[in-house]
Amino acid sequence: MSDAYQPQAAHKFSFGLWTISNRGRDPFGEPVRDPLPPNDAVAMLGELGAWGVNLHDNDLVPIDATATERDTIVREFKAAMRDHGVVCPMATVSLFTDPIFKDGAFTANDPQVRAYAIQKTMSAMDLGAELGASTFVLWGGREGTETDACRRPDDAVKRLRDAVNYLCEYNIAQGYQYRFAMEAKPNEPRGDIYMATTGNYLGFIPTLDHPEMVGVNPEVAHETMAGLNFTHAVAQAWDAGKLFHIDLNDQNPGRYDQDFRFGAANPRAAFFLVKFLEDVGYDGPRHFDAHAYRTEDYEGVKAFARGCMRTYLILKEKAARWNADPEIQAIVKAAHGDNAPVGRFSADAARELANRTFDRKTIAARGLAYEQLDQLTTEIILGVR
Ligand code: XLS
Ligand code: MG
Ligand code: MG
Repeated sequence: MSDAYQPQAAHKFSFGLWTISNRGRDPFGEPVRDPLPPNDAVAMLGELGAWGVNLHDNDLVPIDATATERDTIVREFKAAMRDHGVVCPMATVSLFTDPIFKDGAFTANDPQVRAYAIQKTMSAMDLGAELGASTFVLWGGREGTETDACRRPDDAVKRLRDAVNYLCEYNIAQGYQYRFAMEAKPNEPRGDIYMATTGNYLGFIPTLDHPEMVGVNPEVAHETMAGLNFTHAVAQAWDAGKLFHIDLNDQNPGRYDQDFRFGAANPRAAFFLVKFLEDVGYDGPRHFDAHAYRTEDYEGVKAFARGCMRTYLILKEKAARWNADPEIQAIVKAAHGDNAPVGRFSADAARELANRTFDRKTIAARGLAYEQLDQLTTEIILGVR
């Protein structure tokens, strides 16, 4: 059944293997769904109309697989991708599941753990390159602490820098042409994670040896957990030319990492996010890093995945409607002013500015009609306009 909200390859919707294969395990409860083999997950994504599948190394290849087992798994996975018309735009590495990473990976105190983390990431880069991935995500889930007695936090930053520099060199040496996308999160699974927000990474990236190779992968849930405005973080990343990837899902502020279906918790925030991405012409993957409620069987998982894509497309349509609405645009035009800078500094210009008279009270007294603008926006979102 095709309709206006039917996903197409051009929409670049992707899902992590770990998202639709999520079995509903949580800290208090066992899995509720049977394992979904990776090739079946690819078939499901093809059936749903998704464009891409992303993966951690061990979502596909078990950590203890032999080289022969690995090659067979990869060969069959590539065949499944081909058969179901699904590509692999992004790969990443699990530096958080295995117990060796209990004290961190790139930032761990034990140099053997740090070396193993780099070795594991190089193998994951090999795997992703073989599958055709052009973005490599690094989420440092264990790069943090429960107690800051364990190390100086600036040592952790230095170790992280060393690791990313090493991986950039590997990228060059292998000719992979990956762009790395660093993903921030404030906490969970660690009590505190060092790189807590996208902004932290935007400050870190210019300190690297190859800053042009490294950008960010902001995730709705992660900034929202911290009570931050996600679209503002995305906008800053975009402005810096660093929005290399994005993780879409939903989340209520101040909670554990909920990873809800896109738009499920705050459709209004999702609207402003989609509007931003579409307005600026972001053309990277729209990756859903979310999972179905624990109440669901695999039919529910399909409903979840369809819902993520459908909600994105509905909000995209609403953003276009907002942009085309004459009443809304009239308020925007009257209220927004423009982006004209105050002007270049010069001694003369500064003297002129110092002597200019501003009618402060009149300017301040003017109503901006944002109440009306917001209500019109709400009516578009609620579907009556
Ligand atoms: C966890 C992260 C994780 C990364 C990939 O919260 O979102 O899924 O996106 O390792
Ligand atoms: Mg997450
Ligand atoms: Mg994520």
